[in-house]
Amino acid sequence: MACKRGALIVLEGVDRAGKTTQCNKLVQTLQQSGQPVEMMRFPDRSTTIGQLISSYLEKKSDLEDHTVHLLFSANRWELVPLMKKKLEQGTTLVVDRYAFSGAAFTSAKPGFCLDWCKQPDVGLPKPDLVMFLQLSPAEAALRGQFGEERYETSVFQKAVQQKFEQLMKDSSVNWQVIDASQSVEDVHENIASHTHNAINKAQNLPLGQLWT
Ligand code: Z5A
Ligand code: MG
Repeated sequence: MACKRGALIVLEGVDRAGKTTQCNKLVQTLQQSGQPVEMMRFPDRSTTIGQLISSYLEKKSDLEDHTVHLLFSANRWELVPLMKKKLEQGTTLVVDRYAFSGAAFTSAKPGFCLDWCKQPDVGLPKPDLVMFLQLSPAEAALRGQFGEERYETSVFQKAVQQKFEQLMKDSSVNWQVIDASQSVEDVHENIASHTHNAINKAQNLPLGQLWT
């Protein structure tokens, strides 16, 4: 019998919502339960394209806005063969940011529409579950100041949050909004429970294509 495929699980959310903290915890819990699992994050700053993006985010270089948008997308596409292989082999992937960050961040810039921003990512492997870690700006502020990277300002983050809200209206994607203001442990329990359900469902379903 062919092996059951892994699930594609994505965590999204605003700055300091706890995405990276929760991805790490989720991977640890799944590993402990014997589930084959790996973590990925976008941007993946380790590739040649990822290094261009990293230098842009760190404000060491400037890139034209359409250009950097396409680079973020290319950084996902270059990992697609590996992602598909892992999923087919039965490994669940826990992914820290994905195409939704891509569309939300660029469309929050002046002169960009959400529809244009989604196009380069149409056809990517479709997540079986996207959990949006919801946190108010006031609660995020309690977790420390903004960092030094590009996009880390309250005005821009507010615009990004509105774009995420628009993206979440799309019922073709399996969104779950998670209250990220709770303790790390409580948020984790909520995320783990949704993830177990998604892994069970995904086993018997073909991998979909995003936004098609
Ligand atoms: N970007 C883009 O423009 N286009 C794209 O296609 C993609 C991304 C994929 C880099 O992202 C930037 O790229 C990002 C979007 C853009 N720009 N911004 N903003 P990144 O993922 O590298 O960013 P980051 O540095 O990892 O920050 P983050 O993701 O915003 O943070 P987080 O991962 O959500 O939070 P965290 O690091 O897990 O936690 C933040 C702090 O809060 C930390 O001190 C934790 O200990 C604390 N924490 C976490 N959970 C809790 C709870 N529950 N209670 C209290 N404290 C907590
Ligand atoms: Mg993070």
